[in-house]
Amino acid sequence: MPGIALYEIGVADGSSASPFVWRIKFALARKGLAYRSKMLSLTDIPKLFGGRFPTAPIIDFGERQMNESLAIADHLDAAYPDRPAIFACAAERMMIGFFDRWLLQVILTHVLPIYMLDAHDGSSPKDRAYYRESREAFYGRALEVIVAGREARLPDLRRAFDPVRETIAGQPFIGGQEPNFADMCLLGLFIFIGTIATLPPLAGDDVLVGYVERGLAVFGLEAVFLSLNLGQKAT
Ligand SMILES: N[C@@H](CCC(=O)N[C@@H](CS)C(=O)NCC(=O)O)C(=O)O
Repeated sequence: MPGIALYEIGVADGSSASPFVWRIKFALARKGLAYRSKMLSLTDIPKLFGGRFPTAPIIDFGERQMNESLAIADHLDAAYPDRPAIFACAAERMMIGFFDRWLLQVILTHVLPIYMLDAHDGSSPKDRAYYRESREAFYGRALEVIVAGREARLPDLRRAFDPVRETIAGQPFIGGQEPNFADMCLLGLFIFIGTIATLPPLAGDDVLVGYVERGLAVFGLEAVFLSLNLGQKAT
């Protein structure tokens, strides 16, 4: 079938939860490109395209298949130059490289020891044994041990987002008046956390809750926002 197919990771409730997939869903929306969604479990990935791609998102343009979210975003701008740009200029694209590393090396380091067991429990039942085995082998500890005492680590996670809070104090999005790819990456991460979290990551009155609501509204995703467990209710 012609057109674009996007391979996404489905979780137990049937929704798409991979933060990396969401970046590309936002990017495709920015480009105004329609696509067919193919919901996968993590354990399906090696069965696709001869096992060429170790991670999702995977995108199939018919004549070409790719993975790696940043490479896909680059390709979308190169292949569809007449549609709205994902990256406003080369300098912005280069700074996104920094932002992606900050998310992976700083923010995810706070997120995973709090949410790995939730990610396991919220994943597709087909993925749970693989998720546990692969993550426990990597960290050398049981998921339950990794997340033990996680409430005490929540303040560090919340503080790690201070650069974003300070940035959006003067503008609606990191990208300015409209979300750019940095916002798409961060919104994707909040969708992931908010989908699987049994412990809300943010205080209910955190400006970041409003930021996520505003960002998802730009993409017509008000219902997704309402489904997320992001902000702690006041007690
Ligand atoms: N650098 C990749 C990272 C993608 C990634 O890690 N995806 C996860 C899903 S959230 C995955 O497919 N993991 C495969 C696995 O756990 O076996 C990108 O930006 O696309």
